[in-house]
Amino acid sequence: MIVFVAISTLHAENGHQLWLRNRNPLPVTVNVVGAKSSAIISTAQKELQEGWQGKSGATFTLTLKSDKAILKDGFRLTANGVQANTEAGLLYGAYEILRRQQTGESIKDEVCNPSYEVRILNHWDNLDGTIERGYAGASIFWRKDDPFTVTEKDKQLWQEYARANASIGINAAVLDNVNSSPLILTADYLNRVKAIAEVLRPYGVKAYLSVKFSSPALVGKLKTSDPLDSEVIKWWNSKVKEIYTLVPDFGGFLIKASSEGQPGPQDYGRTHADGANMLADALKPYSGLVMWRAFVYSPNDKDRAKQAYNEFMPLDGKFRDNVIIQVKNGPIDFQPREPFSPLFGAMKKTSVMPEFQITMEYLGHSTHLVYLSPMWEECLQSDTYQEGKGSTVARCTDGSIYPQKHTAMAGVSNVGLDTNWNGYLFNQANWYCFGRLAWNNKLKSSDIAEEWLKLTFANSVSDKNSEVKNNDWEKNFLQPVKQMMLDSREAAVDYMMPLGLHHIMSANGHYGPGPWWAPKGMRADWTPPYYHQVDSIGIGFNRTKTGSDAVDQYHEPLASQFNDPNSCPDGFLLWFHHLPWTFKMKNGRNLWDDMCYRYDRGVQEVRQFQKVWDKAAPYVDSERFNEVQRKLRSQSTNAVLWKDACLLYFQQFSKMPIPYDLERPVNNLDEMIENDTRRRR
Ligand code: GCV
Repeated sequence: MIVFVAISTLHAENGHQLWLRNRNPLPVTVNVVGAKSSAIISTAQKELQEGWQGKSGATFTLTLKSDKAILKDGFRLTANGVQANTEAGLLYGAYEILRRQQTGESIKDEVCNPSYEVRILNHWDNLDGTIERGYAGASIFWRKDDPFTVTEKDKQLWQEYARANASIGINAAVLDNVNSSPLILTADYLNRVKAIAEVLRPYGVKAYLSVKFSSPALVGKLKTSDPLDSEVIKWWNSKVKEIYTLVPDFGGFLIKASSEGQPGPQDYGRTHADGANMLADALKPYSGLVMWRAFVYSPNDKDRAKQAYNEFMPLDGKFRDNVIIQVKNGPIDFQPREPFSPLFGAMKKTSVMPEFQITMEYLGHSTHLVYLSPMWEECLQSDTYQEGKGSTVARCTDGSIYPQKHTAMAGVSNVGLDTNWNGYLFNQANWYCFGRLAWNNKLKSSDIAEEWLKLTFANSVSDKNSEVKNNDWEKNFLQPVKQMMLDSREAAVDYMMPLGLHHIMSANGHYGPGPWWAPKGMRADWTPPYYHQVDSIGIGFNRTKTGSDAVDQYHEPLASQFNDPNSCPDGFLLWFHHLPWTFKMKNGRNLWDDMCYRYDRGVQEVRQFQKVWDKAAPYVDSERFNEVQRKLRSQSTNAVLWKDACLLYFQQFSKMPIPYDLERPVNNLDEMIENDTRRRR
């Protein structure tokens, strides 16, 4: 039962407090007995004293004592205290008890251990303050004007950011874009990194940096950046030493190499392993890590989806034990639905970590309501079969199956300078659920959504209604809004890219539809027709044995299951198959009709979300209510655009009618194409 106070919140809420609104109407005192004095333990004490909602006058003990049942930064929780092996463990225990007090979850004696050792946000923040694929304002870390002055305002924001992360178990952040600037390794920027790291430290959050592979040549003025060159090795060793002098708990490097124009070891005839190991050796004396991305593809291959596997599998077992290969959830690029990357589970002698995208590059930026936990849960719970049934992506990456020295999970951050941090209230749920899943990769999306809703909205009655009762809130707000969140990802898949369609978005910022886009001279693998392969016969990418044979990268029984259109899950059908318009679907419809119904279903679902939200009005303060209402209207408009664009464009090939019981398109194809092209000019 949650504590619900029926007071009218006459002031509006701007969302800056995130899930830490922590409204405590009456001060409740607690006597926190600390283990020893340290910055992290002081943070835990302060949080408990300010947020305690348990018995008044209770004594709560923080005990630092090793216990074999407690792993990494885990903790043992009881009603009267937390025990942990590490200081960070005590902090996570403190946040856990506060969360349970606020959500009404029971507090019993139990051990909570994190699934992954490193739970890390990747900021695609550029040093001029812009953010690649950022939809929530400029960077909180970097700015163009007066870039090296650290103000009190900066520090306050970094502290709030660190606190939000720690409260959900995130313990690391890469501060700059993977398309990185060599300047990050120069003295002024490193001093700013030092300042940021100092603010993050009391919250147990470690700083990492993305570095450019060619930095020795670009910054160090060496003749080469060849990873086997002795001067280059010396340069990195000394740079790493300099960083650790400034930031003693520095986490390590994240590298995008030989990918999308970024330099890498292959420029010098070396392998990914040569490059990663050279950096790993430099970091090893300080226990630093290398997160080496497997996001690689070249225009010369016939199937982009196969390339990361082809390039990395021969290197399995060749990486140092402080290298982790960072693999995007799917083989292409954070599309609304992709099968899991076949590298998961297949690399058995190398540490592998999943990378998810929290910022909504392909899912409606900060306009669409799409709760991402179901998408990540789907990936984590996918069975790779690599070590028999039950070899899920989660178990293949968290150390349960392979003896990885280090484990980690990364999320591309959606944080910016916007007052509400994420550009949309509901995108806060995606930051929240990333942290929760990185802490416990077995959590259910539904439970996470419920927690987030309670923390974000409880005690937030609208100024129109001050008499809302607790059980009404559960029934009229919590349950329907939770269901809306849970349905939202599938709705987006339906109105954007159903049945395994992928990469058919507008090239214009990746918002909205663009199945037609293929300018002359453009790399084919950057254009939608490369992916949907539409023609008068049918649609879809043939990745079966008769096509690119990408199916073969999956372990049986998946390879056979994906290879046969009759056993391939509908969600991946056109990912793996080019099928005729008349192909008979499992539900009896032909492919064209089924596609039409799915696009339409997506649109109808968003309409339904609008109704759910309108009914939620009495339970939400007006500022947040209005924001969501406005965004849902835009999402509805955009969903219709997606449906009309894709159906009218593909209809030119299918030459079949849109089933007559479905709403007719309201947009004209030529105008949509013209608008899309004009915006890009
Ligand atoms: C940071 C996609 C995005 C790029 C991004 C890249 C990556 O291509 O569109 O903006 O670059 O992925 O993950 O490196």
